[in-house]
Amino acid sequence: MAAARSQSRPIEALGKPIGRRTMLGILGLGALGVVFGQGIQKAISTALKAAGGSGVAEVLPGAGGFVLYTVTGGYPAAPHDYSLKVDGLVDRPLALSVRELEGLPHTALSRTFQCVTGWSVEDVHWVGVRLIDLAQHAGMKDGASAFELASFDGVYTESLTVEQARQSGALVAYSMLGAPLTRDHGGPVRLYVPGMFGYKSIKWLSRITLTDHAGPGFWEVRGYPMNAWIEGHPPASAA
Ligand SMILES: Nc1nc2c(c(=O)[nH]1)N[C@H]1C(S)=C(S)[C@@H](COP(=O)(O)O)O[C@H]1N2
Ligand SMILES: [Mo]
Repeated sequence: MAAARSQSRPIEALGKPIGRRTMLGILGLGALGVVFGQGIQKAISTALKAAGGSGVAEVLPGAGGFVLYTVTGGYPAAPHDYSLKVDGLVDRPLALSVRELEGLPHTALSRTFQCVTGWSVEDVHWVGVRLIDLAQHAGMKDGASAFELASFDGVYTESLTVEQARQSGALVAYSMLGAPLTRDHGGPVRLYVPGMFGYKSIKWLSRITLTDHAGPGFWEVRGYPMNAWIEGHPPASAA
């Protein structure tokens, strides 16, 4: 399909100039058309409507070049008894408060954040616990080969294979841009997947389930490629 073909082309060539143009930055759809074709544009507006969003409030320009996304028409507040669940194929299911998560060995890194619609932000600093480390902390079983990820927005989902989590160094992040993760960016806890398009980086992360199969996430059901590597494959430098 067309998506798979364009996926192998680095999006930077398209993304830089387009991302700076305000209208496209807000709607993101023009650039998306270039990359994935008409079908996905339609899928997006249909999906946003079906999810109950107003259609434009979902994609607001944020600070520092980010475009803030939500498919539920708002930025959900974490329940006051928020905990991050890690369950499924593990020996020790976890329910971690943010403080407990912050107490685990952490990783910090800076990378370009890139949305498939064309905008990107360079040198974004993240701190969090590597997804793979968290899985091991929970006693990931032998048969576990994928992560199913859920958001407390109640709608958004994503998935990642265990191999992709290793290769990317995906972070369960609680700090972004030198400060605790803000609510609009998915606080208190979101995923950040280096080397993959932004849609993999699920916001308002509430549950990580180890499974034996990576199913399609919210956007993947609606046509985004399961292969979200920005260059179509893991960067050569990936672990
Ligand atoms: N829960 C949730 N996570 C999400 C999204 C969303 O709509 N809802 N959008 C994704 C997409 S497409 C992108 S590009 C990034 C955007 O991150 P930002 O809103 O912090 O800019 O979040 C990703 N994670
Ligand atoms: Mo995105």
